[in-house]
Amino acid sequence: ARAPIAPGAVHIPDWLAPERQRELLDACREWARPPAGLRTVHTPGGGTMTARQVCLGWHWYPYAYARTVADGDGAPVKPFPHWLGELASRAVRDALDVDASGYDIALINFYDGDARMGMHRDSDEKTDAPVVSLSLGDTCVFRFGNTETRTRPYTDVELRSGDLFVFGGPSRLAYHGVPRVHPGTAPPELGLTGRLNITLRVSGL
Ligand code: MD3
Ligand code: FE
Repeated sequence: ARAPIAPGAVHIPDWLAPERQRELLDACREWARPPAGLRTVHTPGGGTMTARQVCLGWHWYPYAYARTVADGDGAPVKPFPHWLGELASRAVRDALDVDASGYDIALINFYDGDARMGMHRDSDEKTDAPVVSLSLGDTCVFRFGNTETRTRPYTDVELRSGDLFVFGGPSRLAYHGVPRVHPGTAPPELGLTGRLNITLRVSGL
């Protein structure tokens, strides 16, 4: 069932079947390994993100994205696999009924029980192609705000393992964040402690 949250923002619970969740989790675990694996991200304001991150296709190299190098160990950024682009196109079609191609970068965030993500906008990409978000593991509270301020009005939505969220149109530039994760709520058969979020994007580079 498609649930529009705001213009261009569509939530499809249970979009990924359990076997597909399992395959995606296995892939994420591979990508998380060094070289160019999981790392802690520092923000321009001097903060440290509590969710750790892996990038495919480009990398946050303070303080801009680049295709060249991972700042931790200097290793090349891992490539963005073709099948992930196909998955993104299918997600956009299912959510918004539009054709989309050119997906070339992924950001994968790993949350433990205490991790959060503050309200922010994603404005580094040079295109307005919809962002595709896939959740695995623990349920979280996802806060979808407005394009003007980090504060109210916003809508809180629970994102569960297997859920798809697509952000296109005016929603692409809305403030959003993850105020909390509910530990221990992952499907037991998945074998994941914590939460994983995969975002698929068009870089425009
Ligand atoms: C709305 N990730 O990676 S997913 C991010 O759960 C990010 O890890 C969160 O915010 C997470 O930038 C939220 C939902 C999401 C992702 C990208 C968006 C919402 C978005 C881009 C534009 C608007
Ligand atoms: Fe974001």
